[in-house]
Amino acid sequence: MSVISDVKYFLEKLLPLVEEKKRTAWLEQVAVWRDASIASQCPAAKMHPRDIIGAVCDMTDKETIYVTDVGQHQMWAAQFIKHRNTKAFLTSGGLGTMGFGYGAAIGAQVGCPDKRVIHFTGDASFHMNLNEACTAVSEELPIITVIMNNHVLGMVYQWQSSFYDRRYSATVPQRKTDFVKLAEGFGAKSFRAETPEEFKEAFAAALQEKGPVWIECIIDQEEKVLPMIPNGGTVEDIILN
Ligand SMILES: Cc1ncc(C[n+]2csc(CCOP(=O)(O)OP(=O)(O)O)c2C)c(N)n1
Ligand SMILES: [Mg+2]
Repeated sequence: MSVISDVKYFLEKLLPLVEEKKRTAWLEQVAVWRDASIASQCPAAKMHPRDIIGAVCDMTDKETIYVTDVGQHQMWAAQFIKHRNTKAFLTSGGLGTMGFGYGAAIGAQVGCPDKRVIHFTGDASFHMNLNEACTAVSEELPIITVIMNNHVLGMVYQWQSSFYDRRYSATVPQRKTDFVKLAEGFGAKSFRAETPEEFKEAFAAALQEKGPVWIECIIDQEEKVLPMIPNGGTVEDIILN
């Protein structure tokens, strides 16, 4: 049987008929599995994206708007942001366009001048539109850009690692960009962090700034987004580590 209806009308009719079940025990068990799975991903790394995103969420309030670019950092943001509000996560989910982030962050900050805007980006995505720093500086937009610098086009690099026998093509660009100097050239404030402690210190300082700030976070090139289902696969094919 199929039902054709306006979804809003249909859900309004349906919801009163459904009995709410809290499923507390099950959700607690899922949380245990999730924590164990996350912990197993990052035993050796100096700074895992989870540490960065966790610190950002702990140090910002529920009105904060989080914006991403496209790549692994986007997936980590989706996994680890502690979402506390609606309409507070701007991400290029469908077309996945690298370079989306800074323009979207500027739009969010202009549209919501009283809210904090945090822009999570990757080294490669940020290269695509970082010239927009001119606008952010001129307009004194206090956007904090968190650059997760793994020195690779990480999302594609991960695929080439996992499914193409580590035959890397166009994913290791050997760039030597100094994001801290570049930010200074634009007239923006900037920091570099290699440990969770350094990141927290930099982020606390960034929150005091009136204009845009970049924080370059050095993360491991081999960090993976997990769990992951291969293209065309099902949950049966899930990759956990
Ligand atoms: C304009 C554009 N070109 C290419 C791609 C394909 N692509 C998706 S993610 C990605 C790598 C992104 O690298 P980076 O911004 O450093 O993020 P990371 O995955 O390393 O976190 C690429 C090339 C894309 N989505 N958009
Ligand atoms: Mg990268």
